[in-house]
Amino acid sequence: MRPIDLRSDTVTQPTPAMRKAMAEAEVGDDVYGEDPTVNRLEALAAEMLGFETGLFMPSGTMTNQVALMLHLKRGQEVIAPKGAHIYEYEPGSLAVLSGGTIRLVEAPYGIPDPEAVRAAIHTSVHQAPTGLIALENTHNYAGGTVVPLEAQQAIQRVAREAGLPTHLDGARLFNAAVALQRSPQEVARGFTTVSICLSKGLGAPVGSLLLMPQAYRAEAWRYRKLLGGGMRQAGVLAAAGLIALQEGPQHLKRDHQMARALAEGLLKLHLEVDLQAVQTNMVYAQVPQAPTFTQRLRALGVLANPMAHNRVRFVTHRDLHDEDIPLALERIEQALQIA
Ligand code: TLP
Repeated sequence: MRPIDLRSDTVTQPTPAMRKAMAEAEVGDDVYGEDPTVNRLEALAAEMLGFETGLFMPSGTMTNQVALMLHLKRGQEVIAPKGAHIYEYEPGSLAVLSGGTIRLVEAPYGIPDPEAVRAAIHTSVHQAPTGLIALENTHNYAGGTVVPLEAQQAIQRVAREAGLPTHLDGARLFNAAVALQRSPQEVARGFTTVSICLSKGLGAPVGSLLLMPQAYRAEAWRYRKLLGGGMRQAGVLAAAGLIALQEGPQHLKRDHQMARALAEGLLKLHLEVDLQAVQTNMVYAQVPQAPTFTQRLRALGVLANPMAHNRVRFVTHRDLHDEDIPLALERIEQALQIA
């Protein structure tokens, strides 16, 4: 039985074209800035997203953490939407690497109220001073939900008025762009720094980029080295990344349609799903004892992640076959019958 892997879009395998490009990549030592393929990838990403420069790193966690290191002084606070990846899934990295703290604001569907963000800004000597305002688009924990551009702009305005920089965790920025029918550049616009991932729905095996003003690059480079992220002949990875950036986004619409079909099927099985949150390639269902349920599902050939004790996440991606969603729904129905 072929398992249907809905744990994440990170499970996507490099395509044959990516593997060929990797094998043939022109490479150099990237720690000397001499890898032509990495340099091309960084230039293309910067151009596509409207930034002066981009820096290639092994993971989205590292690009986010380097951004936090750039923006925060020790003891400063970042304001972020509840459920933010930088808080939930980057294991204490903020505290260890930047010596910072975090203030989470309520964010239904990943969208904080700009006035709540304004109210969360600290200036008093009794409180950790705010150093950064962060957003996530799409917002993973809220359901892969899209933050509308007007909401981003309203929060950017609050930051500007307070003299604060902004960072966007755009691990799935291209999903947001597809859902909004706007260009990736429009989604990235107005942030001081943006991180994007090539290794999720876009299909590259490894790789993320931090987009930023040129003035930040030398320090970002130093932090990447400090974290052990100087990767030498990284062109073999960047070669796959170039294909992901150029050809990956066109597959995302199908991913989103599959998620919709899955969500509607789960509702028919009487699982609790907030259809309004199903906007891109994720579906969260409320299930009691989620870890036990996902174990049962695994035995039936469907892999999914329990994201809380009562919440299961299903993620669609380009490696799924057309028949996989109906097949997964059949297997989920069986798992529910055993329960
Ligand atoms: N998220 C992973 C898990 O860590 C939850 C996933 O399967 O979704 N920002 C966002 C919004 C992310 O969802 C992720 C990955 C990252 C950053 C980190 O990327 P990597 O895994 O490359 O460090």
